[in-house]
Amino acid sequence: MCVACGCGSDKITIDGQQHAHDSHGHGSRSLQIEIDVLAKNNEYAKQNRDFFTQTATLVLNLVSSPGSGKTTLLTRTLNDLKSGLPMAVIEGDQQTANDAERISATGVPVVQINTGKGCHLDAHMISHAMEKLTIENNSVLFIENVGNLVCPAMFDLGETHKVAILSITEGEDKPIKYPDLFHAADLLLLNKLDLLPYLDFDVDQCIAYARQVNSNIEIIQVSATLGTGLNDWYAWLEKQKHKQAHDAFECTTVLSK
Ligand SMILES: Nc1nc2c(ncn2[C@@H]2O[C@H](COP(=O)(O)OP(=O)(O)O)[C@@H](O)[C@H]2O)c(=O)[nH]1
Ligand SMILES: [Mg+2]
Ligand SMILES: [Zn+2]
Ligand SMILES: [Zn+2]
Repeated sequence: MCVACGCGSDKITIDGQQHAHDSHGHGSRSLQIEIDVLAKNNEYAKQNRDFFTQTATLVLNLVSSPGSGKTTLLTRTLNDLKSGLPMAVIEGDQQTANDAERISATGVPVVQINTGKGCHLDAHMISHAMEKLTIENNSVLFIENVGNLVCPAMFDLGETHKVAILSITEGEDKPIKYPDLFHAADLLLLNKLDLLPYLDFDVDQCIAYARQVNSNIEIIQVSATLGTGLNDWYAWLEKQKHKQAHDAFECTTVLSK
């Protein structure tokens, strides 16, 4: 059950295989309270994060409403960077492997998670998806979350950063209407800037709203289809990659002492 919206998540499949095992307690304890769900999630998230830190994997959890351009942005990013950077993708959707197929066409390894009725990915699903994904050390792992501005904000997957994507067709007030996500994200990609001439969208106001809920959020304006602004996004990625490699070095130094 989702603690944010109370929906059920019954039929989870990972690369088409049903996720079912009794061994580590996903029974139907219907009275599981919110705190248990999040505490359990945080345990898995910590295990994921430890693994990602040790392997110097930069993990970006992409969160947005459906249709804001996550997959378009991802496929373009993969095609632009794949020659110089090992990358992998975990795709989350309620149904279909459509996005995993779009990602697969780039040649980058991908695992699809279908959450059934579930409205977000959780850390446990990510740990199972990682069993199916062989990634090199020093990779970038992109996680495309289920399209939803609400529930994914509450679930730590063990990622290095949450990245919010907001397309300008959604209206400039979304950061204050859905503050949890914009508060949890370290970067906001404002997408579909090419459509600005056709819309009544106030970019400055949107940025002001985003900073109102998160004064530290970085904001990059892009068009995933035209490629505008993507160099700034790649520079941000490069900077985070560098930091993650540095943290991994510190981590292994501490462990070896
Ligand atoms: N005009 C325009 N359309 C875009 C842009 N990015 C994505 N789209 C379109 O928006 C729709 C949804 O994109 P998709 O990547 O599937 O969104 P997702 O649901 O967030 O993964 C598709 O028709 C894309 O072609 C953009 O920068 N500009
Ligand atoms: Mg998508
Ligand atoms: Zn929900
Ligand atoms: Zn499991």
